[in-house]
Amino acid sequence: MTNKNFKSGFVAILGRPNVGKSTFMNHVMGQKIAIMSDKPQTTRNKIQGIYTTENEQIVFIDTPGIHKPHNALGDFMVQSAYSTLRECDVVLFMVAADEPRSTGENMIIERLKTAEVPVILVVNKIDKIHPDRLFEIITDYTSQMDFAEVVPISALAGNNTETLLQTLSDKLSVGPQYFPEDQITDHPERFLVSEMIREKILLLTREEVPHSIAVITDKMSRDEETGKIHIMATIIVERKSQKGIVLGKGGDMIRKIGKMARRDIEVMLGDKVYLETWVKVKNDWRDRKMDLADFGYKK
Ligand code: GDP
Ligand code: K
Ligand code: MG
Repeated sequence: MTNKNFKSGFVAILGRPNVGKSTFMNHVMGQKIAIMSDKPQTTRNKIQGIYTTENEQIVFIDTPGIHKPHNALGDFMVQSAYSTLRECDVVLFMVAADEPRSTGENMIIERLKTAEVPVILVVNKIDKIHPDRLFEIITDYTSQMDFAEVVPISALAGNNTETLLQTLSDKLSVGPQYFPEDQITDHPERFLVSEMIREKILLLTREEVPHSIAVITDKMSRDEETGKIHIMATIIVERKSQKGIVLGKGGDMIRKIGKMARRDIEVMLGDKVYLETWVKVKNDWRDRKMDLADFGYKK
């Protein structure tokens, strides 16, 4: 590296579930690294999106939405979100413009007041409100805490996200390039494959099913005969009835999930994929620490 002024830093994205944290990170990265959905608790692990240009490397840490946990998995998620406060140089506190400040936000604000790094308030989803309301929304938050900066954006439409990147850049100091320029995330491909399958289940199923599933990619290797990447994945559910829902009538649902996931995985890998899925029941796995660790939710 020849650039003496090269800047770098870790940026944590924190906020309530569903405010658009993963959408923002993916928008900046220009590809899907963290899965997204309209369901809370879509993101369960910290996921780094590594954004590298000639002059800087910003390592975004997308986090699970902070909420009141109801089980061991929820505990893991909230702790994992807050743990990024110790690992970052800047915090993006994201809120949604179309929803009023809630007790959830107030709880996070109390915690952020003790942060030792600059906290930037990001008001997302401005495409959903009338511009006249923006000032009022911002002052409602700034009356609660002193933010280093305030940036309104639409992560979905890409409005003002360049300004946010520039604001972030200005906050970073000269530092090393932590990761090679072609590395985009800290998670292995197998994790991303599992997540893309989970995203389709979130999209296609309802009620308790989305929260009750875990996906593990057991095998991923090139099939010499077909030339395709052969992937074997296990979908874990908590109840027999949920297995029925995921499989669907005559296997309709699992075929649909597989087809949609395969398309995403092929784009990510840039290769043809043969995807094989299995559905297994593991009662109440979200309450068992042992199972959580097995399914990739470990500290
Ligand atoms: P997260 O839980 O904070 O990571 O939120 P997601 O990124 O999963 O997004 C939650 C939902 O909000 C999804 O349905 C997104 O499409 C939607 N969303 C995210 N950003 C925006 C935005 O700027 N405008 C609008 N209208 N919707 C958004
Ligand atoms: K979500
Ligand atoms: Mg998310």
